[in-house]
Parts: sequence; structure tokens; C-alpha cells
Amino acid sequence: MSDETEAHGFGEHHQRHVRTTFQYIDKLLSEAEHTMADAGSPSPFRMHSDDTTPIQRKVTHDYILRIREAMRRVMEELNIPPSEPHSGAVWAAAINLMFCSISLNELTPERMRAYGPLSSEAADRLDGIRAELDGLVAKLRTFLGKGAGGDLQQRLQQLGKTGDEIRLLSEIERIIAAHGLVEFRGTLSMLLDRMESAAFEVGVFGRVSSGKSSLLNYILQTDVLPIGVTPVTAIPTRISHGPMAEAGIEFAEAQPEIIPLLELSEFATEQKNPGNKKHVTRIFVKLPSERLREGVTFVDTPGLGSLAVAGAEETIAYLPRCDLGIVLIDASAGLAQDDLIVVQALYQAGASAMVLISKADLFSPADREQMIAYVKANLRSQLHVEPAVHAVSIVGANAALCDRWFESELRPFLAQHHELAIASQKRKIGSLREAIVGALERTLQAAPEAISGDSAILSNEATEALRNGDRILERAQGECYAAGNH
Ligand SMILES: Nc1nc2c(ncn2[C@@H]2O[C@H](COP(=O)(O)OP(=O)(O)OP(=O)(O)O)[C@@H](O)[C@H]2O)c(=O)[nH]1
Ligand SMILES: [Mg+2]
Repeated sequence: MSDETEAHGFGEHHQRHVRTTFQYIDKLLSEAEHTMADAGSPSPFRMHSDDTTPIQRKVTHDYILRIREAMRRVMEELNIPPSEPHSGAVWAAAINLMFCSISLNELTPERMRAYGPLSSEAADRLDGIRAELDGLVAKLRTFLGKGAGGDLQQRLQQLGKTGDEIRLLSEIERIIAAHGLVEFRGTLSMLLDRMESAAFEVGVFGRVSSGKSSLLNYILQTDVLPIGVTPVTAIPTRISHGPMAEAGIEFAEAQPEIIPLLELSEFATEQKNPGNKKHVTRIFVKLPSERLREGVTFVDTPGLGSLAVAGAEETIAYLPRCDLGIVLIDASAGLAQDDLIVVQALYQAGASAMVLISKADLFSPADREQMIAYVKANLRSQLHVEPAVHAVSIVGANAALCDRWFESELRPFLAQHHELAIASQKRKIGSLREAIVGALERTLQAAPEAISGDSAILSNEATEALRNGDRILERAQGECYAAGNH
């Protein structure tokens, strides 16, 4: 038996038994998670009463994540290969919905007559019920059918004229399609999104009520972003330069709308759009602000942490997309594990990070310094990173702290945003490339005999093409420098 199969004294049969047991535990965890999530649903077939609190749901979710992480780690240590996904989740959900449409045919008057006579009035009623449900299912099916990123191939062709790095992304797209690596489509789509918009994105993150929207209002010299003492921001809001102040709202199933900024809270806040019941997918705010002229986009995000509401998931989905993440730590709440996780996630996503301690007006200068030192020490000891840490405030004379930070840190940083955007893009494409090479290598290890001659050649060729990626990007970077200097 080879070292591969015999790890830490566990033989092949032990490994298989651990795998089957873990797989069963994983299924039970999914059921536990589903039970908690389903307790508040309006389903007429609910199995359980809703005795959960938001905190219990969040803690359950977090622990299930940790149990799954532990199982994954143990499997890695014991050389037990994880399952490769069979298909994308969106595709699987679309298939379920197709079966919903088919099942509704059970309710045609003809089928119902098999269960007893049916008056024409009852038959009409039945047609109405079916049409209503079928209409809703069909809408959802159309929405999922559009896919998260549209047709990747078509978008790549449209971008084809703009740069050499597109060649690398085209190669990646081909490999994803050829090897069914559906799990990477989302990341590729996100990278294309970024290239299409060509903006440098600064995301502002932090726990609920840490002052994210207030900070952005202050630095952009506006009051359009809604603020408040309870969770407010519900949808990530992108703010960029435009000749006039207005907002664009995109919806999952309806046409986009342009609205006056005064109406922004109708869509962007937890109070007026609770749980995002209006199905807003994106919010763009245009402002004629001087500070946006350089082509930087700021993104206000829903708060994270134990008090977070539904929008937090959107923040987590958005996070890997930004180029610079400003993480706000509320001085009055202190540093929490959630803050460290956000900083870590930014580094992992290849974004730069800056840390701000907000509401510094509530503390004396000596206490602020102590807090900065404490946060720096924690970032260093727990994450081994050393981002800049500043204390800021937007209140009264202490707002000078915010102005100083903006002028001495953020403005010079953003001045290099052309170069920074390219470097950030390069890091992000680099990490996608590494992940795909890893997935291909795992496939090869798992079943070398299953790979036919042709696809083995394709794999080598693909791996080689991906490894050449940095060189192609270097060249693209050079070209962009030249273009920027003219
Ligand atoms: N003392 C003080 N209070 C502040 C400061 N910045 C914001 N606040 C207050 O903190 C509260 C939360 O501010 P928001 O800007 O809504 O916070 P947020 O992080 O955007 O909150 P969510 O969108 O709900 O996650 C409000 O009551 C603000 O007035 C500050 O510098 N000093
Ligand atoms: Mg906010």
C-alpha cells in the first residue's frame, strides 16, 4: 500500500469508513441547518414551530461551518479526497423548479376528475390556482436561467479588444468549460464585471452601526447615505462620479429604475426594504463630488457581526470584489473576532486593507493611542499582517482626524489607483489560476486512468497556459502604464 493511501497509520478501509461517517454527519448538519432556517418559513407543511432567535440561528450556522471545516481538515490530514461537486447549485435548483412546474400539472381539471366529478366553477378556480403558482415558478426559473454572470464567452469576446490579460481569462474560461469546473464560474464572472467597469473599488466594512455610512457621507461631503442607531444599510451601495446626483436601482425580476437620491432609503435600508423583500440586486449612486472624479468607486456595505441582518450575506459576497477594504472598528464596542475575520478575508481575496477606529470623539487622545496599539498588536499576532490603523471621527472638532487620515493616507493611496487596480486584478486572477490548477491536479490524482489521452494533453496545456499567466499580465501592466502616462 502506498504512502498516499496509508496515512498516519490509517489503511484504505479506515479512510473509507471515516469518509462515509463524515458524509453522513454532513447530511445531518444540512438537515439541522435546514430545520433552523425553515422554522420561520410560511410553508403550510412546516415540521417545527419557530422557537429560534436570530442569535441561535447565527450561532448554529457558525458552529456548523466550524464542524465542516474540522472535517475537511481531518480529511486532508488523512489523505482522504473530498468529493468534487457534481454540478452548479443554480443548475440543480433550476432542475428542482422544472419538477415543480411538472408537478403542477397534477392539478389540471382532467387529472382532478379522476378523483371525483368537478363542477365547471371548480375547474375554473383550479385553472386560476395553477396559473398563479405556475407564473411564480416560471418567473423564478427565468431569473435563474439568466445565470449569475450571463454568457461568459460572449462577455469575453466583447472585452477582447481591451487588453492582453483577456487572453488569460479566455484560457481560464475554456478550461472551466472543458473540465466542468463550474465552481469557478462565479469568480470568473466577478473578474469580468470588474474589467467591464474598470473602476478601482473601495469597500467600507465593519460591524452593524460602526459608522460606515456616516464615514462615507463625511468624506464625500454629502448626506445621501441613510444612517441610524439600528441596522440601516441593507444592500451594498456603489457610489461613483456622475454629472448629477441620482441613484439607479436594479431588481432581480423587474426593470431597473432611476430614482432621486431622496428616495434612496426606500430601497437601501432595512427599515423600508426589510430582508430585501423588494429583491434589489444592485444600487448605484452617482454624485458630482470632487473626491470621486478620479474614477474611484466607494461601496457602502451592510453591517456584519452578531447583530447583522440579511444584508450581511451580500457584504460577504461582495467582499472579494473590492480592491481596497476599509475596516471600521467601533471604538465604543472594541475589537471583535468578526473584525479580524473581515481583515483576513480581504487579504485572502488579494485586496488591500486599511483599519479605522471610528467614533474616536468618545475617547481621550491617550485612550485612542492605546486602542490603536492594541488593534495593531492583535492584527500582528493573530493574522500576521500590518495594515495601517488610524483613529477617526466625524463629529465636531474631532472630524479633523478624519480629514487628516483622508489627506495623508487615502488620497495618496488612491492617486496610484490605475497601477493599484492592475496589481489588484493581477492578484485576483493569480489566485483564480492557482485554485484551478489545484482543482485540475486533484482530478488527475483522484483518477489518472479515467483521463483519456486527449484530456491529459489538454490538462498539461491548460496548466502551462495558466502558469504563463503572470507573464501575460506583466506585459498588460506595462501597456497600461504607458497608456496612463500619455
Ligand atoms: N460619536 C460618534 N457617533 C458616530 C460617528 N460616526 C457615526 N456615528 C453614529 O453611529 C451610528 C451608526 O452610524 P451609521 O453610519 O448608520 O453606521 P453603519 O456602520 O453604516 O451601520 P449599518 O449600515 O447599520 O451597518 C449613528 O447613530 C451615527 O450617528 C462618530 O464619528 N462619532
Ligand atoms: Mg450603513
